Amino acid sequence: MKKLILLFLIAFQTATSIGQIKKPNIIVILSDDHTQQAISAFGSRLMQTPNIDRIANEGALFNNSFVTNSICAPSRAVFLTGKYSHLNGLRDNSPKRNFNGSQQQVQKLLHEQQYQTAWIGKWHLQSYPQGFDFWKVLPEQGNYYQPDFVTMNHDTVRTTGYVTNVISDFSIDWLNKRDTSNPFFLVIGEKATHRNWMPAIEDLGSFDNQTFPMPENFWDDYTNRTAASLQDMTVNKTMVIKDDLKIGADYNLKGMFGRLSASEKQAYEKYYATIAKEYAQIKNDSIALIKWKYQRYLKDYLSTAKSLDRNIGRILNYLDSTKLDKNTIVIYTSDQGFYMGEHGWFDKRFMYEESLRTPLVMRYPGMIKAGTKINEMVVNIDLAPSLLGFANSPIPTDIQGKNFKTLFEKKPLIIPWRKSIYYHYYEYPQPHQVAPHFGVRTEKYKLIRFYGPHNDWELFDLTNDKTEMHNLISVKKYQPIILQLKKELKDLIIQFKDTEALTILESQ
Ligand code: SGN
Ligand code: CA
Repeated sequence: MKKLILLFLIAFQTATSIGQIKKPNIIVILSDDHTQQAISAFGSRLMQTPNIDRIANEGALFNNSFVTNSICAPSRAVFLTGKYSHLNGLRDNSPKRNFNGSQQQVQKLLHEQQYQTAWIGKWHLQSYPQGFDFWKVLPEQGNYYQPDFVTMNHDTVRTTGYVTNVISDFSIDWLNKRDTSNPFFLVIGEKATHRNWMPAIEDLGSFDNQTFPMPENFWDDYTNRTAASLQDMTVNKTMVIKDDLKIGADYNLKGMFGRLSASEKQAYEKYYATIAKEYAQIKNDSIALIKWKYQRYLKDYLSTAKSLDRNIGRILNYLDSTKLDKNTIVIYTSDQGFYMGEHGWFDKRFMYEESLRTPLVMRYPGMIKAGTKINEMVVNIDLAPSLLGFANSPIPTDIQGKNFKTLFEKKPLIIPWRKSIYYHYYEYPQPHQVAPHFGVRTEKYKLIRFYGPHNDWELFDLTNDKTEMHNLISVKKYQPIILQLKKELKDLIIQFKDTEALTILESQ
């Protein structure tokens, strides 16, 4: 018997050493506009997210996880390709965009390794998904209630239910029906927590007993920051009373409120009638109104996030009950971060921390020790090569990201990890008037170059100015640092082959 066990162990070890171990299944839950400030694993002061925290506690939390271009469709294209927007071709969300699905993408590369691949939920890339064995996606932004889905034969089918629940139902259904002889790669594309933050009926009013602290830079006056002063994304001016805050919403419209069923409509009308009374009381007091809007924004956003976290729990429970938990990598991330009132804002786009960062947690029992913290700077271009790395699959050399699997391996890295990250945002002027910009972030500093409507630079000392309020670009003491950062920026631009940015940089 002992001999038999020994023989088995030797055989297992040999298989492992030549890379023939069972490939892990991979689930990526990719939400929309869900930010670190709203996740308890990232130290949120706003709400508890037990299921996202569970992934982090049983696996790893990335303390420094960023995006290359803080906006939806471009972020998804970066995730699929592992390449910057200027190379994958999708720079912004504009209606003319058309992601070229015939290019190399992570699902195609995993498919070559016998993975079954699927994308379910929000997609937002306009062209139909390519390279997935199965897909069922929301058209454009999708709807929270009774959402339409585009199916593989290009039909649009209306579904009954709340979008976050429906996406989990479809995902679990696909998992149940999959071919169990091969590993799978499933992306669950969540609509939550995108604007206009429509909570599930059961979550309406979840945060009504809480008053949220306002961020210390909520009343930012944008001194010395032209781009920040010209945006249109403030809680004060941009947020729409009717659609965002749901006061006097038109339930007869064919739009988002028109999709509520009769009983859902009743629940919404009842709940927001009480809120409308609050509004009536303070609407003529300008400061009280701004503070009230901020509270209402957070209450709706966080209530929407509650369903998101609960549905992540459903997926984790499914993996437990089917014994898939051990050999399935679960990643939770968002397409970018979001402002929870910092600088007075909602939305994203700017290279400031709240939207440059994105949540990233990952579980892979056996390989990743529970409670691991990764402090190195990772970027969403790293997801595709890392998934390939975890799947023990070849990583094409034209992929621009790095395989962060190496960060979990104890041995010293052969090639040192990156010391800086490169960012490039394009979409202007609609819908939020954020000037295009590119820049570099190191552990200590951030240098941003705005272009388009105005050309200017911003420098932030991230150690001494965590809320990025003081643009130091003209401060004498920082000039040597600025020179170094400009060199670093140019090196990154050349390394990532961003010829448009290089032209702008050299034309000043
Ligand atoms: C919509 C939103 C914007 C949001 C973009 C992009 N307006 O246009 O506030 O910035 O989507 O979001 S809304 O009134 O229609 O909600 S993204 O997540 O797709 O990039
Ligand atoms: Ca988004």
